[in-house]
Amino acid sequence: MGSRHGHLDHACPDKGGLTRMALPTRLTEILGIEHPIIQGGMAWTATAELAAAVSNAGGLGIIGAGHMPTDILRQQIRLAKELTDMPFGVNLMLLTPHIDEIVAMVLEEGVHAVTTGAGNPGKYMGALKEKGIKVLTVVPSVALAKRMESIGADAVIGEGMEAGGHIGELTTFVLTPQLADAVDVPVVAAGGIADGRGVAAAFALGAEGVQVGTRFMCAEECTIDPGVKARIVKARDRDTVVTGYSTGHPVRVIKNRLSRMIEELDRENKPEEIEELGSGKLALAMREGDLEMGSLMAGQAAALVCDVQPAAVIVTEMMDEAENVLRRLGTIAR
Ligand code: TUI
Repeated sequence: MGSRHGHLDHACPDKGGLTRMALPTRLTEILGIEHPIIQGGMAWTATAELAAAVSNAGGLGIIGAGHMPTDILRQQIRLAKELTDMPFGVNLMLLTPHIDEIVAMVLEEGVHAVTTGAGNPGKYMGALKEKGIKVLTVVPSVALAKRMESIGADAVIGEGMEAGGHIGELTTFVLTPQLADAVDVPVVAAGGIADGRGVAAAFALGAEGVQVGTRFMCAEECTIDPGVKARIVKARDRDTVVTGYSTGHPVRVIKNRLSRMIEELDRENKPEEIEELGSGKLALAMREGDLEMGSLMAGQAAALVCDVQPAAVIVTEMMDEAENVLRRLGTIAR
């Protein structure tokens, strides 16, 4: 054992020998994918290149719409269709003002699935389902999960507060089993999952799939600034912080000068100033590589990410490790 990354002073353990198999679940069946791994729909980060790479690796790649203009998102969908013949999806960020137009365009272009975040997608559910698009809604609570199931969600993604970006209040560890008890549709666990141990743990908690964001930020095919990837690889256990509680939209980021400025405004209860200061800062980080004044949205699992790797290696490593963990646990249980 020991670190396979000599340049890191914190532990990134050897993953051991690799084996090969799949963990089929209702989720993989519904989506028509090989591995129960959905890529997070990260704004300014989850582009067609990353989505196609994840889909080509047997997961479900997702283009993160964020606040993207409708035409650009349309081009992204068309690009992904050129880059992969496998199912992929779009994440609808429901706080964006032109969301009606975005949904209309997605219905026109057609994708296999949408994930939704940052709100209640009820208004769009009927139209999406009518087009045969699978709808997976991110839910931060049991109540919203039940509501989403009742209006036709194909699966719910329970996102714990370990996740990066805009988060709810509950942890993945307590949210996932409660969702598994509360709904009949498949549950996907999100937040804090960056390796096969996390996948195995999510399955133990009743999930039939995982959503992974931060580790895919460090995929070679992810087009964010390389400096951000290096910062994630370097991240340690306490390097993220949740800022913006006073705005009602708390956001987990890697600590930097901007996060300290926002924390100060949070203490002074100045939500309008936070919104103003935060404007454009996600793009500043992800596209321009400003590590101090950019918004470095990433999850606690940044500390578990050891390398920049091809998306296919990330998927294979996670699945092989999950398989090995589950087999080992099975052996102990006997
Ligand atoms: O949406 C995310 N993560 C995000 S969105 C984003 S862009 C942004 N930037 C600054 C401020 C706000 C957004 C960056 N990261 N994850 C999924 C997620 N959804 N987390 C929490 C929720 C959520 C919250 C409330 C989902 C539903 C919900 O429903 C409230 C209601 O309407 O019942």
